[in-house]
Amino acid sequence: MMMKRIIILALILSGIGAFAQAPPKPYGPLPTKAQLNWQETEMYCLIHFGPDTYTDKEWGYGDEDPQIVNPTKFNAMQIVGAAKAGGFKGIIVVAKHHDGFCLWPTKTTEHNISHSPYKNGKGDIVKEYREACDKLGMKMGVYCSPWDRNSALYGNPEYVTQVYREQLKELYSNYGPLFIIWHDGANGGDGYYGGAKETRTIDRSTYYGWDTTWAIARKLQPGAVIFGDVGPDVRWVGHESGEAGDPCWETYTPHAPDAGKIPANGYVKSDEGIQGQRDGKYWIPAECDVPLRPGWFYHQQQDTHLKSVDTLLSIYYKSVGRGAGLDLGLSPDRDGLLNENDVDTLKKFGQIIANTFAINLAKGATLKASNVRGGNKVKYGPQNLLDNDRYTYWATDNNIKTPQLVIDLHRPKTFNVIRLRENIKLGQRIEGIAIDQWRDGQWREIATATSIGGNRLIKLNSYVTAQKLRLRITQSPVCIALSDFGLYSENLMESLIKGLEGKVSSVNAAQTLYDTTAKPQLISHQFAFTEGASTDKKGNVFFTDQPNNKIWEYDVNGKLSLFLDSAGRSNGMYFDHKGNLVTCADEHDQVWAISPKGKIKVLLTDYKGHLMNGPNDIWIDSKGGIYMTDPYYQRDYWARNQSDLDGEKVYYLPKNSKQPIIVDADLKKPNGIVGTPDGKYLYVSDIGAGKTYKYTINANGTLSNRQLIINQGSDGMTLDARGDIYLTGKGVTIYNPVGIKIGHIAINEPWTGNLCFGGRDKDVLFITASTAIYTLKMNVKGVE
Ligand code: FUL
Repeated sequence: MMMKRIIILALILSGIGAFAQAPPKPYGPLPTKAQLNWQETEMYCLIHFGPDTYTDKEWGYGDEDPQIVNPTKFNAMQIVGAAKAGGFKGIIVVAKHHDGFCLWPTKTTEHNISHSPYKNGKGDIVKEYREACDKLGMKMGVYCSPWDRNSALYGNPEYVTQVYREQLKELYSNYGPLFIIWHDGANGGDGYYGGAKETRTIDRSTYYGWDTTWAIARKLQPGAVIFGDVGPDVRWVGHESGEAGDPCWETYTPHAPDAGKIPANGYVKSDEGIQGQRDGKYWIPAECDVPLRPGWFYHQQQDTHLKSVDTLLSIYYKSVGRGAGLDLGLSPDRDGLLNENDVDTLKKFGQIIANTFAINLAKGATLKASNVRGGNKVKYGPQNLLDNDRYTYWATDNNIKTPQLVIDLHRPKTFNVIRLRENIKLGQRIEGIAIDQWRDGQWREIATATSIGGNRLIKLNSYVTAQKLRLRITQSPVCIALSDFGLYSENLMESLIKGLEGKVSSVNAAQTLYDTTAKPQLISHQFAFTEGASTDKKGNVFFTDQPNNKIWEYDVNGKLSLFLDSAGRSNGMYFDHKGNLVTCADEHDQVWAISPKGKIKVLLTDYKGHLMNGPNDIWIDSKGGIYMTDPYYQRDYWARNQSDLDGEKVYYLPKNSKQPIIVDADLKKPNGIVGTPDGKYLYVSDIGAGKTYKYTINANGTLSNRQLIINQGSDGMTLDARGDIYLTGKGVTIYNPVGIKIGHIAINEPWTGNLCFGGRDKDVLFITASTAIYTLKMNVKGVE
């Protein structure tokens, strides 16, 4: 009997230990449901469009005529779609900026979209964004500037009660659920103010009656967080460079610049937003707002001054990677569209982020924790770190504050990003961690971090390969509640190319393509200007010396010989499948086929009776059809001095046809051209615009789906067997198949005209460069 009781008691006790252990007590301030939703959103875009877009300003004065606002091609799907492709999960619409112009038909002021020509005064841009967000599964928020330089009432209490708050009510009532309500701190100063044209200052602490104003949001949009310098839900990080501090605490107590005053938006010690405070009274995590371009609004002269993909990645790791939010500014142009450069940058950034985090290399690892709360492995065990759920977690007993975890990956894995997350429903607990790698018989530290919170990404300076790791919690005031541990490889090449064009398995792209310490070899510089390189089936390379009107051969044995004199001033060349050298005979603006014996056949003489500008570069598809670019470069050996055509275009000459068809008429100066060996895609460089496009080739030879892929033009182009794209002009620049720059071969000549892969194994890059020709041995073959 006694024995039985003991057994039952033991069972009960172990039951309590193993299954009934209470969760850790929450520590410090805690996030609300809306704040948890915001934390999971991580990245969103702030979209500025309005009168400033047309006046080329950043801050409109408030006297702008609504008639100037006419985005005839406005397409919310294009804008929100580009944000989504960038990996952003929501947008914030700047519904009204400081100039007071409302993008929705508000009842509160005449100064709104209904008085613009847009959709004959029937437009509602906020609504169009809402619909696009709904279609694309994106969240939406609004920013309605408190400062209004148009309103005659600004500065009086009536502005707040009759205008501003009414505007907020309209926005909160008519545009569906919002995830964030955004406020800035720019408040008061000079402006139009209904014609008064004066400076109006307000008491930033009290004028907007923030408690009453926020209460409207709480009532009408309970799911939204409120953002501002002082929160109350999400704080401004204090500057616009896109970086949070390190550490960056989720907790924060806003302070007014002057002692004894109440802080408010535009009236706060903004430097404190960078790190927050470990002992901050409120849960108010940071948001980093930063525009993609130098300004928040569109300015044409900034079309080529976007942040690079690299800069965006660095911003990402310093904002989202420090537990903050990233709010990236986008600026549609006067047509109401994002410029293709912006779309392209967003897409590339999004691809890299998505690919980096697609695979957690720690998945499948064996985890051994020094302590598990109450021994309850199911509820509090470390395997919860790998389930990609932000709220399941590894917890320790109350008195265990610096536990350790050994992670056995079973085989060596290579990574350069480590991710940690706490279950923030229990507050921000951890203050310090370290990670070690087991190497040469001992633990060696590879990384440390301070604040963790909702998300912490540690980007290592170099890739680490390890089989066994150890996570040490080095500082925590209470027991821990860690929800995630991830190892990722920011393997740009591999992850991007996989699923796109096929097999590639390299990390350091340029190094695997060629010996980056080797210099291109000068073969000869006896020419006037070299161009048009193309390789025959055996690997012999043919190129032209255009001013001297000759075609030369550089054979597989390295012998240089004259192939043809009086060569029609040939420029771009390409071998057809029968072994004829098809050339752009610039002297007569024709296209010729030259047989191996030097017999010339004229393939093209004109476009609808007009002289071509001067076909410059060509590529031949498997059906024998010829794609060519036709830029106009005035030659001194021509009698004419102007173009006989109405533009510089790309043409396709079907086999056996005498008349080419126009396949792209919308380029400034098309030049380099090359297609993929499977005949699916064509690349064309617009050297006049400094851009390279990728097209889908249709069955009838026409092109569709033009996509800006590289922000650089080229004189001549080639492809390697991996699908990498080689551009000339200044040296040779190499881009991977999705248009990310992976290498540059410097060549000490003023210009590089064209290039191809030659040699017996088609692995020697042959480059025509001004008066010279060069070769470089590659580890990859060409495809021509
Ligand atoms: C600031 C404004 O003054 C800028 O014009 C911009 O809207 C930025 C996002 O917020 O406070």
